[in-house]
Amino acid sequence: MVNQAGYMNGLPKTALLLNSDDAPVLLRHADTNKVAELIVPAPPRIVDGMSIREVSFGALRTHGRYRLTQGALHSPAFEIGPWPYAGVSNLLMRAYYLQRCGVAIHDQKTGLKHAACHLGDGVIAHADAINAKGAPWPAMGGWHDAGDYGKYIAPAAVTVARLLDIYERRPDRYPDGQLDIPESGNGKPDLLDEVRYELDWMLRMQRQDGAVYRKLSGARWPEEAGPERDHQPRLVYGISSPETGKFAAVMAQAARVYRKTDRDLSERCLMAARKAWHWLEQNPDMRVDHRPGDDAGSGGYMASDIDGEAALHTDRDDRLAAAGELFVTTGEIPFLEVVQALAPSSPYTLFEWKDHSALVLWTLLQHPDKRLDELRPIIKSRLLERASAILQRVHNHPFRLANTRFIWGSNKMTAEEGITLLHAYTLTGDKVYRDAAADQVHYLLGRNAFGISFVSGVGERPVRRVNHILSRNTGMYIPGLLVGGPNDSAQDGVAPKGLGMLSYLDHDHSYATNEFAIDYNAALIGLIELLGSTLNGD
Ligand code: 9MR
Ligand code: ZN
Repeated sequence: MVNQAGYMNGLPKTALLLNSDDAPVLLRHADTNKVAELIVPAPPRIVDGMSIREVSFGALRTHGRYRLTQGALHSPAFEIGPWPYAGVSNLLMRAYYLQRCGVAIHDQKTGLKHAACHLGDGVIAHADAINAKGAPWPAMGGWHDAGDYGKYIAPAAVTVARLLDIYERRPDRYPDGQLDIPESGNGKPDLLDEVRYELDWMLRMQRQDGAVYRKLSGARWPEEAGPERDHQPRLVYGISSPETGKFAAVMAQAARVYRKTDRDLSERCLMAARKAWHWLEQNPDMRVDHRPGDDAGSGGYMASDIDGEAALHTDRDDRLAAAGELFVTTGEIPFLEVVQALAPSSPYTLFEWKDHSALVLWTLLQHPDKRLDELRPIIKSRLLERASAILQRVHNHPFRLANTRFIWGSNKMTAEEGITLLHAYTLTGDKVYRDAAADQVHYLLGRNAFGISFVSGVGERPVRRVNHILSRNTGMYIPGLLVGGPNDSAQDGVAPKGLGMLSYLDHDHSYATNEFAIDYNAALIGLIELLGSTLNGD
């Protein structure tokens, strides 16, 4: 089992042998010349009934393509080089363009083609304090969330937040022209163009009084057809304080990031963030307008039988994120006061749609404002506490896994835990954190129990049957999609349940283990790009 994209020159390089103790041979891919015989350590480590042995070829630094063989068996080819992941993160980033809703897609690169979809988005699902049921609510555009065609604020917010954070840390990584999207050539970074497509949609989801509608989808799950043939009415579901908080955070962040390149958008985002914040102030208690039946054609993205995390029962994390981003963007005292009230008692958690707070804590930690001097050491020690627990897990797990909660979306959790490890490396300079973060990339790109790369189109043995209605109905194999991964509860009735890390199936109807979602890709892009920045010293 190898990372099928490859390994970085300066970092440890290991493959895993599954249920075998024969020494493998490292070959050069081009001419099958033998490079080295690897040493197999005894005894193996055991997990889920498998014996796992780690073989190392860390000394090898010659740039090139290689593979491992063992008798008649051979591993997928992999690269060794200074940075073998540029192509991977480009594919992952480009996937957002292919998820665009409300426009025709004629993509030369992949061949993906469909007419403009969901041009009627949307109408108000239920009467509320301001809008009547059935009233038109124009909210075209944005990205389809996942394998289905819904559009949801919670995952949109974490995705945009993660991508804008990458831009803030690595502004040169996705310059104009890099992604080959329709806006390429407009003189602005492609990352900002792509993210703007989602921001414009998010802005349309804000109600007149500042509150934000949670999601937009059909009342039933879409038929098996391309998006342009999904003609059922698309409904705009109730407002909530958690979504309004996440929205305010992202808009404040966008106001800062787009200030130089797109003044008008930046100002609109700041106004929207303030308006959302104002509504939150007027509505101090958590509130989610949700009715039975609202999730009959779309995901809930809220507390449920499936999603029981504590953070879903409070909007504190969202209010903290909103106040924190608004403070960093404006420097205004009222936001600081909320940060000072909430942050000292906020744990450093996993950044995901369930809990938006970790990113803002990291941002506050990096922000030079003197008024945060007392807060910074608190955040730092919480972050390092979490990182050391993660590190422990990595070292105890035969696959060097940072996340061993095998639930829906476990792969993106693995990537996000890896990001926390990288933050710990940035704070301490201790390389064990960076190496453990790289281990998460290795796991996701093939060094796992299945020996498959969980990103479509990456490596010789990638996931093949992503749960993705668009792929199924255009007959396309779309590259650059990270799938959810092992999920012990495998709620789809297709993948096997109860097997922990082995509860996964590369099957296009396994929506609980093999679906792609926009927030999954963002987590892995974040991990790869932040890992890259630690090597480049930028
Ligand atoms: O990624 C989401 C995961 O964290 C939740 O546990 C799961 C069930 O609520 O939903 C996942 O998101 C799905 C959404 O509900 C509907 N569209 C597809 C998403 C990816 O599977
Ligand atoms: Zn659409």
